[in-house]
Amino acid sequence: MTYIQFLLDERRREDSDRDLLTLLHSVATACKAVSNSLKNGALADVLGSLETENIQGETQKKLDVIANDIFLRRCEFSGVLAAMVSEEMDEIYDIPSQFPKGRYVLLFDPLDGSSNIDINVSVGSIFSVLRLPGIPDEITYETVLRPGVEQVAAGYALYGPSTMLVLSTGNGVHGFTLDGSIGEFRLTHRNIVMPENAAEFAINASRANWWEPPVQKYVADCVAGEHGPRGRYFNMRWIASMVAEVHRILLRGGVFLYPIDEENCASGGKLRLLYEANPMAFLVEQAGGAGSTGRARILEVAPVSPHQRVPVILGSTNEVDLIDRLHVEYDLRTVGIIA
Ligand code: FDP
Repeated sequence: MTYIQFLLDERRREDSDRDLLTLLHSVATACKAVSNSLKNGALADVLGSLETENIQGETQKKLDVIANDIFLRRCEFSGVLAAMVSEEMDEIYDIPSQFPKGRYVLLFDPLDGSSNIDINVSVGSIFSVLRLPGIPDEITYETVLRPGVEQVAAGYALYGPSTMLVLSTGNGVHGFTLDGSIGEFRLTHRNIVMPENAAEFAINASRANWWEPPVQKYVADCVAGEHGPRGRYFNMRWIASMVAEVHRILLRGGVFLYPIDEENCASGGKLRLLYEANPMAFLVEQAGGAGSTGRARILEVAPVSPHQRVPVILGSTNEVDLIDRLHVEYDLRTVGIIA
C-alpha cells in the first residue's frame, strides 16, 4: 500500500478532513525532495556550512537552508495552510498572498541532526500539524503557540540507509519506506508499538558533570548493570541525531534523554518544543510510550515562544516513569519534604 493509498483509506474510515490529507501529501513530497538533495552528498556540493546563523545562534549548514526552502515551496501552495514555523526561520512564515489559505499550521525542523551531514550519518526532518478553528484573518504568536496535545498529526522522515516516513494522525504510528523504483513511500511498518521495558538508553554522556542528580542517578544505576539496583545490563547509544534515536526506540524500545542541565538551564534545555519535542512525544505516546520533561508531560507544556526549548525524556513507559519518580523524589528532598 502506498502512502497516499493509506491516507485515502484512513480518511474513508475516520471521516477525516481532506485538507489534512492534502497537507500530509505535500509534506511527504517535501521529504522526498530533501532525501534527493542528500543523496549525492559531496558530489552535489551541498555539504558544509554557510556564514549565517539561525535564531538559536547555530551556524546553518547549506542543507539546512536547502531543506527549509524545499518545505516552504512544497507546502505553501497547498491551499490548506494558515502559517508555517520552522527552526530555520526567526519569525512565523505567513502564506504569500498569491496562494489560498487554510486552517492548518505546519511546524517543522527541516533537517534535524545536521551536525551529522558532513560525515554521512543519518539525519531527518520532523513535523507537527495543528488545526485552527477557522482560517485566521491575522497570524500572531497566539495562533501557533498551542500545547502538543492539540496536534492533529506529527511525523518525521529518516534519511538513513533507506528513507522512511513515520506518521501518526492520532490513530497509531505507521512507517513507510521510500521505494526508489516508483518514487513513492510504501507502508512497511503498520501500527508500531514500542515495548514497555527497555534495555537501552541514549544520552550525551559528555555532559554528565552538568546533569541534575536524578539523571545522574538514573544513568549510574543503568551503568551499574547486574550488580547495581536495576539488577540487569543496559546498553548505551548516542547518534546525536534525534530522529535516528527516536526511530530506534520506537522500533525496539529504550529511552532517549536530552535533560535540562547546569549548562543549558538558562535556555530551558536543548531541544525545541514546537517542532522537535512535541511531534516526537506525540509519536512516542501513540506507540504506547511516554514523553516527559522530567517534571511534566511534554504534550501539556504551554508554549510561550516559537523557538522555546524544553528538557526531553522519551521512551518506554516504565523507564520514563522511573525517571519522573527520581525527579519527584529529588525535588521533595530539595525542599525538605522528605529526608
Ligand atoms: P543538531 O543540533 O545536530 O540538529 O536537534 C538538535 C540535535 O541535533 C538532535 O538531533 C540531537 O539529538 C542533538 O541535537 C545532538 O546534541 P549533542 O550535540 O549534544 O550531541
